[in-house]
Amino acid sequence: MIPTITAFKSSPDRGRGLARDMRVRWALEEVGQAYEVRLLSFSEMKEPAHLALHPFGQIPTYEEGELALFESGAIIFQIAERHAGLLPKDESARARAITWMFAAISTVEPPILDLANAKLLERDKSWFEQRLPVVEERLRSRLSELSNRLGAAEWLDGAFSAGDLMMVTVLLRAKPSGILEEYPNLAAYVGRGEARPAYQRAFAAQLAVFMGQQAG
Ligand code: GTB
Repeated sequence: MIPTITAFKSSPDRGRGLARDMRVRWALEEVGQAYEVRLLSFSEMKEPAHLALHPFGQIPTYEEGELALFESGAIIFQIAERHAGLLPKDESARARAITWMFAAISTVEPPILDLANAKLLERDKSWFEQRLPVVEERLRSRLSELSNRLGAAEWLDGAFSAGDLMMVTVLLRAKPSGILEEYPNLAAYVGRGEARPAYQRAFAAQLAVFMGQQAG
């Protein structure tokens, strides 16, 4: 059965692959699973039909037959469980890869989002200039820890896994700040993820949506 995912009809990132459908598309491409995409406007995301799928009225969602999921982490876990290629067969290695998935979304993503949100939503606040360095330092501290752990390794724990897929997509959101580049091994790690053929196909697919919107 071909799954259907949801994505922005008109992504605010202008096709830079920063919205969270990108990680789901990438996972599907890695395992060679074809998929369909239902594009939603911001108002459609808040309508009852979509709220029945996603309680917070967001993208992405994932539908496959009777199964409907939300939360990119849960969706990627489902894809990785159902198909070979994103989680190691060895039980302990598999558990560690899943640990990295959680680490990406619950430990590394929050300070990255804090900085992105501060710049997007708090610029006009009187305390913005004072808070910004604090938020930036918190992100540096987290990235520095991750950089130390990655060291000279290609991926976080042996072969490429869903843990790397999640971590790379999370780190990509830090790229516009310029802070990612302060950690050359992390920047190179992200570059290795972006160079994967499956990533390239996923990126092209989401960019085509944006370009289509522009032309239309
Ligand atoms: N925890 C959820 C998950 O991982 O699936 C978070 C889902 C989420 O934040 N979805 C966002 C959304 O639907 C899109 S990806 N927002 C609309 C809403 O909440 O009303 C977040 C995103 C948005 C924009 C950019 N950008 O412009 O660069 C990047 C990422």
